[in-house]
Formats: sequence, structure tokens, C-alpha cells
Amino acid sequence: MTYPNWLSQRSFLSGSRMALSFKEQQWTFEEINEIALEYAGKLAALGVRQESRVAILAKSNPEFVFVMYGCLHVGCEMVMLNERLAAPELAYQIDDSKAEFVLADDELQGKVADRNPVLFSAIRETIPARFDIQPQWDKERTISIMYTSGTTGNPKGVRQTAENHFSSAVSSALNIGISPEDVWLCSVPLFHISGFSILMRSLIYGMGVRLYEKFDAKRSAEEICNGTVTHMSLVGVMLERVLSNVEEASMNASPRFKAILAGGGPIPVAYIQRAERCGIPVLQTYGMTETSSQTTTLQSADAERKIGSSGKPLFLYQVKIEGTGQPGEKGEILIQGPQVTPGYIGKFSDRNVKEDGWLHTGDIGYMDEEGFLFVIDRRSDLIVSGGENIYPAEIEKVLLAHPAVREAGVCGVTDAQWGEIPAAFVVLNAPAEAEELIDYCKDQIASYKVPKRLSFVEALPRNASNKLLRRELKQWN
Ligand code: S0N
Ligand code: AMP
Ligand code: MG
Ligand code: MG
Ligand code: MG
Repeated sequence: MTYPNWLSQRSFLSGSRMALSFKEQQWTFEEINEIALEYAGKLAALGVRQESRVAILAKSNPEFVFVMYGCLHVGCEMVMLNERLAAPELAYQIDDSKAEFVLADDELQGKVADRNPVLFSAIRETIPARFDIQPQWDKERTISIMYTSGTTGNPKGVRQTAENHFSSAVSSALNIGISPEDVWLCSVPLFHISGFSILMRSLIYGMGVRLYEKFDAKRSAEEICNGTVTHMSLVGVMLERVLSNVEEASMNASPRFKAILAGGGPIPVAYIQRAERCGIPVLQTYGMTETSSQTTTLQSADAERKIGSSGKPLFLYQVKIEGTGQPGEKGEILIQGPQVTPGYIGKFSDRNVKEDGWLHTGDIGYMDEEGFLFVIDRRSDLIVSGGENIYPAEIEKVLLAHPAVREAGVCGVTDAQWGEIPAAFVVLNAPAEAEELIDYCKDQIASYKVPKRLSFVEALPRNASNKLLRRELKQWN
């Protein structure tokens, strides 16, 4: 089964509609398709082919979109690199994915200097070569690959196919609704599915995207209140900052503004109540990289009645709780549907993602008697800080490699700003200062992963088989 080429089809169907706006500039679908074709030619001239896998490191600006849309036309697979990661973390993903090319924003080249990057400026200057435009896209085609942290500390590259993205966009529209004048404010990173899914919706609906390179709470609040945008995706910490700006200016959402889609982690109920007072509808959603964004979403109509819930599955999806399925009973959340990834790449490519046909999420939740999902906890020790996921093992591994460190244990602690932050407990075997260990971490892991607190202890809590008890560590904070 195939789809028509989304870029060509969109340009053909509604070429004059606004596709992308950034600062004072904007592009229609026809213009963006022409640019995408030009970029495809440039990439082809540089040797990128349909069979290639390319890793891309960039900030959320129009050039990143042009490069990605160029890749879509060429038909290659895109590995989306998180620009906040440190050089060794990026090297792992580039090596694990065996990416043939690393395309990098000039500003970020230092992070991948030893991986022979093709800089965006070099792409820009390349004279396009002829390439075969694909009128049809295979449903099974992998469009994007995003790395998601794993319990062992080794991130897993998740495949996201054309079918995953298409069913996600269509299911979202069946729930939220679409109209030709919609404009989705995108200030979540394009390398996360929270941001990339907005681009996919744009192509599939013919919807405009208002792009920000960096999240700006004040300007987001203005756009929501002026009605220059109709939708926005964000995580809890961003919602809080937007609301503070709306409240400070005693503004209200424009009647043209339709909804904030809030996810990536738990959204405090107090934020949803504050949003309500500002006239901003917030749709809480539960989704993940493995499901190409939303799986369940709470509709506006139920927001008050089911506050704290992540809603019901979108039309094409099914969700159940492992176990007896009694309302209120807690268990692991299992997911089924066309948005679920076919699997991982690299060292995890043998891992079966759908045991018995269901994706086992590692998240714990329950369903109420009406089938509304409440996500309450995680089976694993995942820490979600400002929408960025961190596994304790990633940090422990780095600390342990320091010569003065004998043992290290990391856990998440509640934080008013970020939701959760990582805290480290270290047993030393030689004298060292906390600051020295923190600096050591900074070179190797993204700054949001660097422990915000580090304490020295005599011993770590372990069970009889010497397994670290992270839940007990939490009590130490
Ligand atoms: C919250 C954000 C915007 C904060 O970034 P900000 O304010 O721009 O920070 P910087 O100026 O870059 O840095 C200042 C200092 O702050 C540290 N820092 C930055 N971010 C974090 C963080 N998350 N945690 C802790 N510290 C952080 C910097 O390190 C720096 O410190 P120093 O000075 O010491 O270096 C930013 O973090 C952000 O964009 N977060 C959101 C990321 C995101 O989108 N996550 C979602 C991932 N999950 C999914 O995509 C699946 C769910 C999903 O699809 C979805 C999610 C939300 C909404 C909709 C959907 C959907 O289903 O469609
Ligand atoms: P990621 O791996 O970055 O795609 O993040 C997905 C994870 O974020 C999920 O497995 C959950 O642990 C968490 N998450 C996403 N949405 C919610 C939500 N609405 N409530 C609680 N946790 C969430
Ligand atoms: Mg994950
Ligand atoms: Mg980020
Ligand atoms: Mg050591």
C-alpha cells in the first residue's frame, strides 16, 4: 500500500495556503514544495540516496524544515538528533544508527566535529543534481528515527513510518477537528515527536505552522491572546510559563484560539484550572516516541469532569491495563494501533516491541468506569524533567567512570520548576568535591541530565542480591 507523495499532493491541492511562518517570513505549500525539491536535488548531489540513512542535528528553524522536506523527497531515513545532547551521546546515536551522513546546522557543528558533518551552509551552496521524485510513498517506509532513553542507559532508536505518522495525524484531527485557517504554534523541538508531529499534521491537513527556534513564553502568550495561532503543543513547564504571562498581562485567549495540547509528562491539575480561568482550553494527552505522539487525549468537553485524566484513546487506537481490566485497578498501560512503531534500529533491532500484539509502555495507570485513562506512575525509574526523559542509569554510568567514585545512585525528585530533577548519591573511594563531579558530568551528558543535587553517602540502599533500591533513595531527599 502507498500514499501519494505528501509534499507534491499538498502543493497540488492547496498550494497557496500558508505552510510555514517564522518571525516575519512565511511560505506557502507551493513555495515550500519547490524549496524541498531544490534541497532534495542538493542532497542528491552530495550523495544522499533513497537507501541512505542521514542523521540531522539542527535547531528548530526553517532551514531544518527545508532539509527534512528535502529528505522526504529523496526518500532517505532521518535520524533526529537532540541538540541538547553532549558530544558523546550524539556519537552513540550516530554510530548505533550507522548513519551514512550527518547533516548539521553550522552553529552546532562542534558537537559532531569528529563525525565528518555536512554543514547546512555546504548544502545551501551545492548545485542541485537530478533525482527521481517519488510519486508514491510506501506505507511501511521509515520516515524518522528518534532515540528514546532506555532503562539500561542505552537509548533505543525508534522507527516512525509513514503509516505511523499518517494515522497519528488523522486520529488527532478526528478528535480535535481541523479547519483551513488553523495555525499550530510549534516551539517544542522538531527533533522530538511533539514538534515533528506538527509538521506531519501540517502536510496532511494543509495547516500552517508558526515556528519558533526557541520557546518564548511571552510571545506565545501574545499569539494565543491575539488569535494569530489556533493550536499549540507544550509540556508542563512551558504551560506554567505561558499562563504566568497571560495572567500578568490580565489577558484572555482569543476566541480564535482552539486548544493547547499538553503532554510529555504529567500536567499538574492546578495548571489546567489556571488555564481555564484565562479561557485557554487545555487538552491533556498521553503519548510517546513509540506511538508517534498522542495515543489518548482528553477532550475539552470532559476537561472539567475528568480533570487529571489523559482522556480516551483516539479513534483508531486501543488502550488497556494489564491484568483483570477492572475499573480503578492499576497496572501497566498497553497500547495497540497503527501509530505504534514497528520496532527499533541498531543494537535494539531484535527487541520485539509488541509482545502479544500490544506495546508495553512501562507506564502505570488505571481506567475509570467510563474508560478514561489516568497515568499515575512509571514501572521503571524514568525521570521526566521539563519534558526531557532521563534514565538514572545514564547518569550513574558517567559518575561511576570517575576515578574517585566507587558507587553512584540517581533518582528523580519533585521540582516546582521542572516537574522532576535528577539527584545523585555518591560513595567515594578517593577525595573529591561535588563540583568536580558535576563538571565531569557536563562534558558527557546533556545539561538537563546533570544532577541538580549531589550528596556523598557512606553506602547505597541495596537488596539481598545487591540491586540498587532507587525507590529508597527517593526517601533520602
Ligand atoms: C521547557 C524547555 C522549553 C526549556 O528550555 P529553555 O527555557 O529554552 O531553556 P534554555 O534557555 O535552552 O536553557 C536554560 C537552562 O535550562 C536548562 N534546561 C533546559 N531544558 C531543561 C529541561 N527540560 N530540564 C531541565 N533543565 C533544562 C538548560 O540545560 C540550561 O541550563 P544550563 O544553563 O545549566 O545549561 C525545553 O526543555 C523544552 O523544549 N522542553 C520540551 C521538550 C519536549 O517537547 N518534550 C516532549 C517529548 N515527548 C514527546 O514528544 C512525546 C509526547 C508528545 O508527542 C507530545 C508532548 C507534548 C505536547 C504534545 C505531544 C503530542 O502528542 O503531540
Ligand atoms: P518519550 O519517551 O520522550 O516519548 O516520553 C514518553 C513518556 O512520557 C511516557 O512513556 C510517559 O512516561 C510520559 N508521559 C507522556 N505523557 C504523559 C501524561 N499525559 N501523563 C504522564 N506521563 C506522561
Ligand atoms: Mg520513551
Ligand atoms: Mg529539549
Ligand atoms: Mg569509578
